[in-house]
Amino acid sequence: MERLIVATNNNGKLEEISAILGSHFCVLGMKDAGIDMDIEENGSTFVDNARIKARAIHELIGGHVLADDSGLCIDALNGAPGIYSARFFGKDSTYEEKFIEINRLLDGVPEDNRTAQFVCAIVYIDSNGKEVIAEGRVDGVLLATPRGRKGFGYDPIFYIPELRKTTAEISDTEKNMISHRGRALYHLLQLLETENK
Ligand code: ITT
Repeated sequence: MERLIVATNNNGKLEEISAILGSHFCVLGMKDAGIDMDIEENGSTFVDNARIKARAIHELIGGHVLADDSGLCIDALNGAPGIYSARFFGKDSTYEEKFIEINRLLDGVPEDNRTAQFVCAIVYIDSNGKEVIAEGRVDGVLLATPRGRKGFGYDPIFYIPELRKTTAEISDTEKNMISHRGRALYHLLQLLETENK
Protein backbone atom coordinates (compact mmCIF):
# COMPACT_ATOMS: atom_id res chain seq x y z
CA MET A 1 0.00 0.00 0.00
CA GLU A 2 1.27 3.47 -0.81
CA ARG A 3 1.93 5.97 1.96
CA LEU A 4 -0.32 9.01 2.29
CA ILE A 5 0.82 11.78 4.62
CA VAL A 6 -2.06 13.79 6.06
CA ALA A 7 -0.91 17.37 6.68
CA THR A 8 -2.66 17.76 10.02
CA ASN A 9 -1.88 18.00 13.70
CA ASN A 10 -5.54 17.44 14.60
CA ASN A 11 -5.99 13.84 15.81
CA GLY A 12 -9.78 13.98 15.53
CA LYS A 13 -9.49 14.74 11.82
CA LEU A 14 -6.76 12.16 11.34
CA GLU A 15 -8.88 9.37 12.85
CA GLU A 16 -11.85 10.20 10.64
CA ILE A 17 -9.65 10.44 7.53
CA SER A 18 -7.87 7.15 8.34
CA ALA A 19 -11.21 5.36 8.81
CA ILE A 20 -12.16 6.17 5.21
CA LEU A 21 -8.80 6.13 3.43
CA GLY A 22 -7.12 3.38 5.50
CA SER A 23 -8.19 0.65 3.09
CA HIS A 24 -6.70 2.56 0.14
CA PHE A 25 -3.51 4.01 1.62
CA CYS A 26 -1.15 3.58 4.55
CA VAL A 27 -2.31 6.80 6.23
CA LEU A 28 0.16 8.73 8.41
CA GLY A 29 -0.28 12.01 10.25
CA MET A 30 2.51 14.58 10.46
CA LYS A 31 3.64 13.31 13.85
CA ASP A 32 3.75 9.67 12.62
CA ALA A 33 5.88 10.86 9.70
CA GLY A 34 8.25 12.70 12.08
CA ILE A 35 7.29 16.14 10.79
CA ASP A 36 7.11 18.97 13.30
CA MET A 37 6.09 22.04 11.35
CA ASP A 38 3.85 24.98 12.01
CA ILE A 39 2.23 25.94 8.72
CA GLU A 40 0.82 29.45 8.45
CA GLU A 41 -2.72 29.23 7.08
CA ASN A 42 -3.01 32.63 5.46
CA GLY A 43 -5.41 31.80 2.63
CA SER A 44 -8.86 33.32 2.31
CA THR A 45 -10.86 30.15 1.56
CA PHE A 46 -10.98 26.57 2.83
CA VAL A 47 -9.48 25.36 -0.45
CA ASP A 48 -6.64 27.93 -0.28
CA ASN A 49 -5.73 26.83 3.24
CA ALA A 50 -5.93 23.12 2.46
CA ARG A 51 -3.65 23.72 -0.54
CA ILE A 52 -1.17 25.70 1.59
CA LYS A 53 -0.91 22.80 4.07
CA ALA A 54 -0.71 20.09 1.41
CA ARG A 55 1.90 21.95 -0.65
CA ALA A 56 4.08 22.70 2.40
CA ILE A 57 4.34 19.00 3.24
CA HIS A 58 4.65 17.90 -0.37
CA GLU A 59 7.55 20.32 -0.88
CA LEU A 60 9.18 19.00 2.29
CA ILE A 61 9.01 15.26 1.67
CA GLY A 62 7.20 14.58 -1.61
CA GLY A 63 5.00 11.50 -2.01
CA HIS A 64 1.23 11.50 -1.74
CA VAL A 65 -0.09 14.20 0.60
CA LEU A 66 -3.58 15.22 1.69
CA ALA A 67 -4.76 18.22 3.71
CA ASP A 68 -8.14 19.07 5.17
CA ASP A 69 -9.26 22.60 5.91
CA SER A 70 -12.62 22.78 7.54
CA GLY A 71 -14.79 24.80 9.86
CA LEU A 72 -18.13 25.82 11.24
CA CYS A 73 -20.10 28.44 9.27
CA ILE A 74 -22.93 30.03 11.27
CA ASP A 75 -25.69 31.54 9.13
CA ALA A 76 -26.69 34.27 11.61
CA LEU A 77 -23.02 35.35 11.78
CA ASN A 78 -22.64 35.56 7.99
CA GLY A 79 -20.61 32.36 7.84
CA ALA A 80 -18.28 33.08 10.78
CA PRO A 81 -16.10 31.64 12.23
CA GLY A 82 -15.54 29.72 8.92
CA ILE A 83 -11.85 29.41 8.12
CA TYR A 84 -11.09 30.90 11.55
CA SER A 85 -12.93 28.12 13.47
CA ALA A 86 -9.80 26.69 15.14
CA ARG A 87 -8.74 30.21 16.20
CA PHE A 88 -12.23 31.51 17.10
CA PHE A 89 -12.25 33.41 20.44
CA GLY A 90 -8.47 32.93 20.63
CA LYS A 91 -6.61 29.80 19.65
CA ASP A 92 -5.96 28.87 23.28
CA SER A 93 -9.58 29.10 24.40
CA THR A 94 -11.32 25.83 25.25
CA TYR A 95 -14.31 24.61 23.24
CA GLU A 96 -16.51 25.22 26.33
CA GLU A 97 -15.41 28.88 26.14
CA LYS A 98 -16.02 28.99 22.38
CA PHE A 99 -19.55 27.56 22.90
CA ILE A 100 -20.32 30.26 25.49
CA GLU A 101 -19.09 32.93 23.09
CA ILE A 102 -21.25 31.51 20.28
CA ASN A 103 -24.29 31.62 22.57
CA ARG A 104 -23.45 35.22 23.46
CA LEU A 105 -23.19 36.19 19.78
CA LEU A 106 -26.45 34.38 19.00
CA ASP A 107 -28.31 35.92 21.92
CA GLY A 108 -31.73 37.01 20.66
CA VAL A 109 -31.52 34.91 17.49
CA PRO A 110 -34.67 32.75 17.27
CA GLU A 111 -34.05 29.00 17.69
CA ASP A 112 -35.05 28.29 14.08
CA ASN A 113 -32.30 30.62 12.89
CA ARG A 114 -29.46 28.95 14.81
CA THR A 115 -28.55 27.07 11.64
CA ALA A 116 -24.97 26.31 10.60
CA GLN A 117 -22.90 24.16 8.28
CA PHE A 118 -19.73 22.21 8.73
CA VAL A 119 -17.65 22.73 5.59
CA CYS A 120 -14.59 20.76 4.47
CA ALA A 121 -12.12 21.19 1.63
CA ILE A 122 -9.67 18.40 0.87
CA VAL A 123 -6.62 18.94 -1.30
CA TYR A 124 -4.82 15.77 -2.38
CA ILE A 125 -1.44 15.99 -4.13
CA ASP A 126 0.02 12.90 -5.75
CA SER A 127 3.71 12.05 -5.94
CA ASN A 128 3.99 13.94 -9.27
CA GLY A 129 2.56 17.10 -7.74
CA LYS A 130 -0.85 16.77 -9.39
CA GLU A 131 -3.70 18.16 -7.32
CA VAL A 132 -7.24 16.84 -6.78
CA ILE A 133 -9.76 18.94 -4.81
CA ALA A 134 -12.94 17.69 -3.15
CA GLU A 135 -15.41 19.49 -0.92
CA GLY A 136 -18.26 18.53 1.38
CA ARG A 137 -20.73 20.13 3.76
CA VAL A 138 -23.43 19.16 6.23
CA ASP A 139 -26.29 21.21 7.68
CA GLY A 140 -27.07 21.41 11.37
CA VAL A 141 -28.54 23.51 14.15
CA LEU A 142 -26.50 24.88 17.05
CA LEU A 143 -27.56 23.73 20.50
CA ALA A 144 -27.27 26.12 23.45
CA THR A 145 -26.13 23.21 25.67
CA PRO A 146 -23.42 20.80 24.45
CA ARG A 147 -24.29 17.09 24.13
CA GLY A 148 -22.03 14.05 23.64
CA ARG A 149 -18.37 13.22 24.14
CA LYS A 150 -17.31 11.76 20.80
CA GLY A 151 -15.77 13.61 17.88
CA PHE A 152 -13.89 16.85 18.51
CA GLY A 153 -14.12 20.62 18.22
CA TYR A 154 -17.66 21.95 17.75
CA ASP A 155 -19.28 18.49 17.56
CA PRO A 156 -21.08 18.73 20.96
CA ILE A 157 -23.19 21.70 19.80
CA PHE A 158 -23.71 20.61 16.17
CA TYR A 159 -27.15 18.98 16.16
CA ILE A 160 -28.46 17.11 13.13
CA PRO A 161 -32.28 17.19 13.28
CA GLU A 162 -32.69 14.09 11.05
CA LEU A 163 -30.57 12.04 13.48
CA ARG A 164 -31.84 13.79 16.62
CA LYS A 165 -28.21 13.75 17.75
CA THR A 166 -25.18 15.96 17.77
CA THR A 167 -22.10 14.85 15.87
CA ALA A 168 -20.53 14.19 19.30
CA GLU A 169 -23.22 11.57 20.02
CA ILE A 170 -22.46 9.34 17.02
CA SER A 171 -19.49 7.09 16.25
CA ASP A 172 -16.73 8.09 13.81
CA THR A 173 -18.18 5.61 11.33
CA GLU A 174 -21.67 7.15 11.54
CA LYS A 175 -20.22 10.65 11.43
CA ASN A 176 -18.19 9.80 8.31
CA MET A 177 -21.35 8.69 6.50
CA ILE A 178 -22.99 12.11 6.79
CA SER A 179 -20.30 14.65 7.65
CA HIS A 180 -18.65 17.39 5.60
CA ARG A 181 -15.33 15.49 5.85
CA GLY A 182 -16.87 12.11 5.00
CA ARG A 183 -18.60 13.58 1.96
CA ALA A 184 -15.43 15.34 0.78
CA LEU A 185 -13.37 12.15 1.22
CA TYR A 186 -15.85 9.88 -0.60
CA HIS A 187 -15.97 12.43 -3.38
CA LEU A 188 -12.16 12.43 -3.51
CA LEU A 189 -12.12 8.63 -3.80
CA GLN A 190 -14.56 8.82 -6.72
CA LEU A 191 -12.40 11.42 -8.45
CA LEU A 192 -9.24 9.31 -7.95
CA GLU A 193 -11.02 6.20 -9.23
CA THR A 194 -12.21 8.04 -12.37
CA GLU A 195 -8.65 9.29 -12.96
CA ASN A 196 -7.20 5.79 -12.70
CA LYS A 197 -9.62 4.25 -15.17
P1 ITT B 1 -4.81 21.19 11.06
O1 ITT B 1 -4.74 22.57 10.41
O2 ITT B 1 -3.53 20.77 11.68
O3 ITT B 1 -5.40 20.17 10.13
P2 ITT B 1 -6.88 22.44 12.66
O4 ITT B 1 -7.79 21.92 13.72
O5 ITT B 1 -6.16 23.73 12.94
O6 ITT B 1 -5.85 21.28 12.31
P3 ITT B 1 -8.38 23.75 10.55
O7 ITT B 1 -7.51 24.92 10.43
O8 ITT B 1 -8.95 23.14 9.29
O9 ITT B 1 -7.67 22.55 11.31
O10 ITT B 1 -9.59 24.13 11.51
C1 ITT B 1 -10.67 23.28 11.60
C2 ITT B 1 -11.47 23.63 12.85
O11 ITT B 1 -12.86 23.61 12.51
C3 ITT B 1 -11.28 22.55 13.90
O12 ITT B 1 -10.17 22.83 14.74
C4 ITT B 1 -12.62 22.62 14.62
O13 ITT B 1 -12.65 23.72 15.48
C5 ITT B 1 -13.60 22.90 13.48
N1 ITT B 1 -14.06 21.64 12.85
C6 ITT B 1 -13.77 21.18 11.60
N2 ITT B 1 -14.30 19.97 11.38
C7 ITT B 1 -14.94 19.65 12.52
C8 ITT B 1 -15.65 18.52 12.91
O14 ITT B 1 -15.78 17.45 12.13
N3 ITT B 1 -16.17 18.50 14.14
C9 ITT B 1 -16.03 19.56 14.96
N4 ITT B 1 -15.35 20.66 14.68
C10 ITT B 1 -14.80 20.72 13.45
